Amino acid sequence: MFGRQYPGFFITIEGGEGVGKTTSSTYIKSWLEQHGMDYVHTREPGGTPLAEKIRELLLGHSEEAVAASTELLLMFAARAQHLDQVIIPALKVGKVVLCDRFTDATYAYQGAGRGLSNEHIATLEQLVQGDFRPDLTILLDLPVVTGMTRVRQRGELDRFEQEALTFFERVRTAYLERATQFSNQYVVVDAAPALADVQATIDSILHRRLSVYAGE
Ligand code: Z5A
Repeated sequence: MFGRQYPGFFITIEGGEGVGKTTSSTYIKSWLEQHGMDYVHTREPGGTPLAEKIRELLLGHSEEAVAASTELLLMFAARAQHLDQVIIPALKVGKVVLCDRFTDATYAYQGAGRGLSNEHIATLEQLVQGDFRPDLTILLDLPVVTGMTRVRQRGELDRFEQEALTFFERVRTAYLERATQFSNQYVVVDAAPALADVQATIDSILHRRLSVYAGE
C-alpha cells in the first residue's frame, strides 16, 4: 500500500491556482505532527538551494520570453536535484515526504497548459525519476474562476498566474483526467466548501491511507 520503493511515504498536493494547496499543506503538517510521524515538508519547483534558484528563474518576470521547452527542462532540472538531495534520502530513512506539487504539475502546466507533448514529458520523467511516483496525490479541485478570485485577493501575480483563463481550464481538465487514469495514486478533494469541510475530508483521507504507516 505504501512505500513502493522506499520505507517512507510520499504525498503530493496538486491543483490549479487558488485551490488552497499551502493552506492544506499546513493542515497536513499539523496532522502528521499530532500522529507522531517524522516528516519533511517541501515544494516544487524548489526544495534545495539550487532548485530554489531555478524556481526564481521560472516564476519571476523577465524581459526575455521563456520558451516552453526551456520551462520544461528547468522544471526537471530542479526536480532531479530535489529528488537527489531531499526526497529520496528522506524516504529511505522512513520519513513521510509532503511535497507541494510534483511531476503531475508538469503534465498539467507544461503539457496541457503550454501544449508540450506528454511523450516528451514522460521521457524526461523516466530519465529523472525512473518508475518512482507519489504514494498519494491529493488533488484539490475548484472551478477556475473561483480559484482566480482567491488568488487575486491574495496579492501580486507571478508569471504563471498571469496566464489566460483558458490556460487554467486546460490545466484543470488535465489534472482531472490524470486523477481518473491513475486512480490508485490520486484522491480528488472538492476545494470549494468552507475550509473546515475541506480539512475534514483531508483528515479522513490521511486516516485511510496512513493508518497502517502510523501503526493505528
Ligand atoms: N509549476 C509548473 O508549471 N510545472 C511544474 O512541474 C511545477 C510547478 C512543479 C508555482 O507553484 C508555479 O509553478 C505554479 C505552477 C508551476 N503556478 N502558479 N502560480 P506554487 O504551487 O508555488 O504556486 P501556487 O499555485 O500559487 O500555490 P499556492 O501558493 O499554494 O496557492 P494556492 O493553492 O492558491 O493556496 P493558498 O495560498 O493556500 O490559497 C489561496 C487563497 O485561498 C488563500 O488566501 C487562502 O486563505 C484561501 N483559501 C484556501 N482554502 C479556502 C477555502 N476552502 N475557502 C475559502 N478560501 C480558501
